[in-house]
This record gives sequence, C-alpha cells and structure tokens, in this order.
Amino acid sequence: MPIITEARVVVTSPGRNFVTLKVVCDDGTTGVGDATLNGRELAVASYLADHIVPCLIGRDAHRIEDIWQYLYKGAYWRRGPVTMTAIAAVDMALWDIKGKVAGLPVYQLLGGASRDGCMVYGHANGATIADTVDAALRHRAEGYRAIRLQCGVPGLASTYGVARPGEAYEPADGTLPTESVWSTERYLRIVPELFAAAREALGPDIHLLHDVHHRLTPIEAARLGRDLEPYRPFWIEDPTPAENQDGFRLIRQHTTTPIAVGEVFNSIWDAKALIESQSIDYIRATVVHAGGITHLRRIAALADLYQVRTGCHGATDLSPVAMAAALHLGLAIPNFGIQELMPHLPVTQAVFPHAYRYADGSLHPGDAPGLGVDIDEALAATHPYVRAYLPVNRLEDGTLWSW
Ligand code: GCO
Ligand code: MG
Repeated sequence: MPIITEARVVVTSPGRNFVTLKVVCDDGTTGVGDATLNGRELAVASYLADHIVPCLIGRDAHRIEDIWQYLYKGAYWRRGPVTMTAIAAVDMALWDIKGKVAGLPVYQLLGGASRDGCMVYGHANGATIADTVDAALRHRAEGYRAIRLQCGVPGLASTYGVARPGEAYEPADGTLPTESVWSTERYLRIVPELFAAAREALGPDIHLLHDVHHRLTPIEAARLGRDLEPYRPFWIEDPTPAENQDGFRLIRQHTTTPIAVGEVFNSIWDAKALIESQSIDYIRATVVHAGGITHLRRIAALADLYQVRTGCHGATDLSPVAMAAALHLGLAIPNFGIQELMPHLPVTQAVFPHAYRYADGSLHPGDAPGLGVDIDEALAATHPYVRAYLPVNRLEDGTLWSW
C-alpha cells in the first residue's frame, strides 16, 4: 500500500491563479488535486498546508473514503467552500494515485465508460447580438454541439460573460473588485432577441444555453424561461440565487425551460431539496468545490434517482486537474448531461500537461493511468501568485446586487 510521505501546495499564476496539491507516496507515486477557489485562493492554500497536510503524512493513500470522512467529520466545522475545496484536492490526488498504482485511468475504477465521450458546451460571447451569433457560428464550425450565448446589454458598460475587446473572458479581472452596473429590465429585453437570432442562424440541431448568473428574482426568471421557450434552450443557468430554494419551485410552475444550478454549491446538502423536489434539471456542482470525486459521485447518484443530470462547471478558474477529474467521473456515471468547456490559455496548459482531448464537440479523459494530468512545478514557479478578485454588481441607483 502506498504511504503518503509528503504533500506540497503549489500556488501559481500562469495566466490566472491556481492552487494545486501534489501528494507523494513512499513508492514514488504522486497524485494531483485542484484546490482553486477563485478570488479566495490563499485561504484554501493555508487550509491545506497548515491544517490538512500534517494529518496526511503516514496514511495509506488507498483509503480514499476513510480519508474523506476523516477530513470532513474530523474538522468538526463541516461544509463551506474553503473546507470542501481543500478536501476535494486531497480526494482527487488520491484517486490519481490509486489509478496509477492500478495502471488504469480513473474512469475504469469508477465502473468504466458509459459513453464515448463527454459532450461539452463552448462559450459564444459578444458585445452585440450579431457578434455573439458570429461567435456561435465559429463554435459550430469547430464541432461544438452545444453553445452558451451571452451578449452585451444595450445601455450597460459591461456584462457578465462578455470579454473586453481583444481579450479572452476572465471573471477575476482586478487586483481589487471591479464594479459593474446591472439593469434587469434591459437584460430581459435583449436575451429573447439574442435567442431568436441565434436559433434563426444556427438552425434546430444545436443546443443553446444561457447563464443568468444569479441576477433575477424567481418571478423574473420565470418570465425569462417562458420568453425563451420558443427557442428551446438546453438550459438557463443560475436563474436566481439558490439560498431560497423555494424560488426554484416558483420558476418551475411557470416554464418548461430546463434549469441548471449549483456551481457555487459545495455539498450534497445544498442540492438535496432541489433535486428531490424536481425543481432542477441539471446539477452544476464540481469535483473541485464540492468535495472531490468521492462527494460529487454521491450527489450524482442522488440526482440520478430524479432524472437530474450533471452539467459541471468548467470555467477557466477550474484547473486542468479539475477538468480531468470531471471527465473521468462524467464518462463513467449513468446521468452525465453536459460539461462546460472554457479552454485554458496555452500558458496554463503548459503548466498542466494533460491527456484529455477534444474532438467533435466532446472531451475524453484519455487512457493514461490515474487522472492523466500533472503539474510542471518548475514552470509553475516562474508564474508567481497575483491577487485577483471577482467583480461586484450594482443596480443603476447604486444598490449592491448579485454578481
Ligand atoms: C460559468 C461561471 C463562471 C463563474 C466563475 C467564477 O458558468 O462558467 O458562472 O463564469 O462566474 O467561474 O469563478
Ligand atoms: Mg455560471
């Protein structure tokens, strides 16, 4: 059995910040886990280095479930994004090690492939409807079968999901939080127009998605869902903040547009009532923020009982390590739905060499033993941490709103 002798926390910023845990065993086997919590990176790095790593030394790396329970129940302070991201990093690294020792890709340990690949959705963003539709057409030419549409809102200087001219979209865009302005009225006018134009240009066979990013009240979200029905969206995402889960029942009563939620969830307890009440269609919790493969598998199993499928968050702030882990799980579980793909910059990919590959609108985790991803620590050391924050959002009268 591989005994853990060392665990290193690597903080690096190749294009953006990432926190990675590398676990080393006495037989020389290593495993990696993503520990990146956007805008709060160093909190997780400290949680790992100061509180978790000392408890790992000397443990049998094969006892994944026992170590998960030990870190979860042993902390006493259960759940929360910092704790669950730290546990997730350990969990991913241990699955990586188990796969390498077994000589098998992790998806084989999870029951084997249930499909040929994981369908992904790409991001078509633009300042205008025409720019967004052009971006969607380019994605279709690259083989994407599912495309998320976000466009600028006339009258607002900036909008979530839309990049500055000439730059790739990156949500953490300031060394202090930048401020953007929001108008629900203007937004609710433009999105149905965007979907009408996109459906017209792209035809019936492409899945179209949209991220509301928690900005509407339940009844406003219900109206958006209803207005989009003629264009048959694959989903609207995070239509309203999920603290008040009854809001999702209200949305459900008014529209057949499918609902996705959960990128900020960190535990099965965040998702349980939404799943059991059949208020949602896709659960977006991830391996990195929701306790690793071990815990996300449990969430997916509960969701499967209610025909809720996975649609894991996959923005650029989830490192290639999290993407690899998500793909192994996604390939294996019966109720995989879709995987978000926001490709990492080349400078990021160089620091995280990986075996997963894109073809024809899908990603496959590859067949390398373990997760099939690593961190080049020497290269990582050349990209020091840069403090970065997500923006905040205000209504036009200055009221702080959900971002
Ligand atoms: C998405 C997300 C991201 C998040 C970001 C926060 O659907 O991809 O909403 O854009 O805002 O990942 O860290
Ligand atoms: Mg989102």
